[in-house]
Amino acid sequence: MLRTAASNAMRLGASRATRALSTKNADLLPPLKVAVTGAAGQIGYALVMRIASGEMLGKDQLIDLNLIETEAGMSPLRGVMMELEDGAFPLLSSVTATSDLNKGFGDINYAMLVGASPRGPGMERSDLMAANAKIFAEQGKALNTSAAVNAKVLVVGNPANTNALVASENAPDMWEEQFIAMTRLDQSRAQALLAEKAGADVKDVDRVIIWGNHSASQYPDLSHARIGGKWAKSIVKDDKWIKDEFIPRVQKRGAEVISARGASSAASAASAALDTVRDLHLGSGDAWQSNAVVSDGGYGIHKGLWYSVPTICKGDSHFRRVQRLPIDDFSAKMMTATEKELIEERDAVRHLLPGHESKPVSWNVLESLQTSFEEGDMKAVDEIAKELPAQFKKGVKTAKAAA
Ligand code: NAX
Repeated sequence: MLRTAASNAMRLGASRATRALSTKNADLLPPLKVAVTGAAGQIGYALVMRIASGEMLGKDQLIDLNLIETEAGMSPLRGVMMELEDGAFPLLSSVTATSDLNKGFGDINYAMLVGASPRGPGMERSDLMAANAKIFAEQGKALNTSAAVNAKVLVVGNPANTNALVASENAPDMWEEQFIAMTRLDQSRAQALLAEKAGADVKDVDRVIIWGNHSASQYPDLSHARIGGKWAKSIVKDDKWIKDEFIPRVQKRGAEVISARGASSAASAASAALDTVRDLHLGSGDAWQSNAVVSDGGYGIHKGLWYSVPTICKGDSHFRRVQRLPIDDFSAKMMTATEKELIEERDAVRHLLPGHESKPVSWNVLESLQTSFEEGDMKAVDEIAKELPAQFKKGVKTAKAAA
């Protein structure tokens, strides 16, 4: 199905409109469709139970759950299905198990792409990247064909940032902003570590930022963090701890869990995935949430990479980037290092990036255009319009003439 510019308008308001309409007619909202890939894996197993319980989309939201696995994963998936049945979750309208991507992604509102190829014996990092890029290219194509027009896609499977780039590039009719790679677990880890150091409650810690890649090159940044509304650095007063302990520990927390548990993070990863989609769908006020999203060139980061930045989620299923934060020299160096790794990853999978010049203009760009217009900042309007296709330039000209 080819989606045209006209469908952009539908993308903006669809979920809100559905919600308003249905709340009027019934206590429970009509089902939203959620797809989870790798549903029989350890993260998937923890995740689907909590989605079914209503923790992700709200206690008034019915859910159709589509569980996607490989052929080999079908047998354990049957067990997961039985457990979902045995949970007798009142919000669960239907559960479908499939290895057919178009069926699994058919009309979905949210896709959580957890399944990925694990590192096999003797596999180099580049082999793993290539194997996964192939999986996410296929999934991007299927999402493009089958998902609902305003679907949002959370990529959890590693290398998450580059997998999101590959999936988006293979979904020519979807906005780049419909794809997010998960760095929420890194943010939660950083918040918990800071709370422990300060002897504070984790709920009082905010504005911790994860910049860049979900890998050991990520930059967990406390420059803007607060504890109980006060600048965290003025409470902790220990730059050495931040540089020598906090940053490396967050970067390598995954390995620390593996060495203690003998398996990689699963329950906390499922929790972070759930938090990410819950905030997109229901909102988290003005809180900053780190998400790896397509770079719009902000903070000097190469456009088109999936790079983690602070975002705000108002609950309309979109995110807004927190813009123009002051960046000190140390942070700039750390941000560039993780950007470099993402460029290398992108270059390693170039053959799977078709490059779609006709991708729809992103919702965030249209929102910036609208805001600048409303604020009467015509210089900004002209700057944004410069990069837009002809029909938008024409629209701006008409709107300016009528203003
Ligand atoms: P598991 O190996 O337990 O489960 C993966 C599941 O995915 C398996 O059941 C497998 O059959 C399935 N699968 C593989 N290829 C598939 C495909 N093409 N379509 C559908 N299903 C497929 O791994 P798990 O511990 O659940 O981790 C899943 C992914 O999350 C891994 O790539 C892991 O590295 C990544 N992580 C990402 C995190 C993040 O913060 N972004 C943190 C946790 C985790 O490490």
